[in-house]
Amino acid sequence: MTDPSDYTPPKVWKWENENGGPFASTNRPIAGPTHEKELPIGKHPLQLYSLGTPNGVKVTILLEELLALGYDDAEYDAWMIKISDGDQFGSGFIDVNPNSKIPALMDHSTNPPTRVFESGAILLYLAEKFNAFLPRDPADRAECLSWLMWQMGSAPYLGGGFGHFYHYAPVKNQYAIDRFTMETKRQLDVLERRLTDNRYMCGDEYTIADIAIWPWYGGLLLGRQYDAAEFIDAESYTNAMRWAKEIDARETVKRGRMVNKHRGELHEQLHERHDASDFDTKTADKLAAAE
Ligand SMILES: N[C@@H](CCC(=O)N[C@@H](CS)C(=O)NCC(=O)O)C(=O)O
Repeated sequence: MTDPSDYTPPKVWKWENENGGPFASTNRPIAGPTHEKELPIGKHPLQLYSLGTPNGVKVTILLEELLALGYDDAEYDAWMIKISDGDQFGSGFIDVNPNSKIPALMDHSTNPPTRVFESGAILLYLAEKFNAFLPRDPADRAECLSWLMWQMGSAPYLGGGFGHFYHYAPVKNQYAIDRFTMETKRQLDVLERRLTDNRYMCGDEYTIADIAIWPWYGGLLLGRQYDAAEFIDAESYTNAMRWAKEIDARETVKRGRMVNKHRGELHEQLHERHDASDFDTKTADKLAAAE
């Protein structure tokens, strides 16, 4: 790869070289399927095709929250889409999400089945379907949706910007790291100020706004994202840290984080989830022991 200081962009960019980063083998400048592959369909109406990343766990946390509240129709099958293997470019996955990114949901309780992609849209769809985790009062609802959309617009600067250049990029480029660290810290300060007088993002009520924001920004503050807690001075965001720890302690969040997880401790990885009992019997450590 060319040294950043020696690079002059050509008149027309061409897809010639892999960029050397960890996602180089799956990154492409075109959309559409690379191969034919049907998606599996399990026994529940809700079929989730995902991976245990911050965008993926938003949905599994919400589903586990709904189940814990007694919404039995939120039972779901969660299938793992290995994005490092290019599963997101299979024809069946693209039928559910033409954008080739996890998470993607099919709701077979409707006729025809309803597809939903983009994690924010999935959270809103499920919150409306079950009438939960979304305030009913119009002003409170507007506040909640504002924070939900804030997350969808902001996190790409954290993930695709800061996380990419600070953690993943094969060269450490100060210009890029400074630019995205500045923006990430500004976003953390937005959260810090909001959470100084509010227990949750929308006041006293825990909502889909918290469920969307926590996996990215809570994960960063708790040191789980990009190994960057010290670099961004996570401890200085005391109110956001209090919120991050409070949500982290929820049993539903612990379960949601395990689903479709393929890294870390084996007992925290539930590669596929088809039943609530899978958390007790089908984690990766138990499957390995049974072999
Ligand atoms: N805005 C999308 C972003 C989804 C997204 O970026 N998913 C990543 C994993 S966290 C992915 O599937 N990447 C695969 C790829 O880029 O090929 C959402 O919130 O659902």
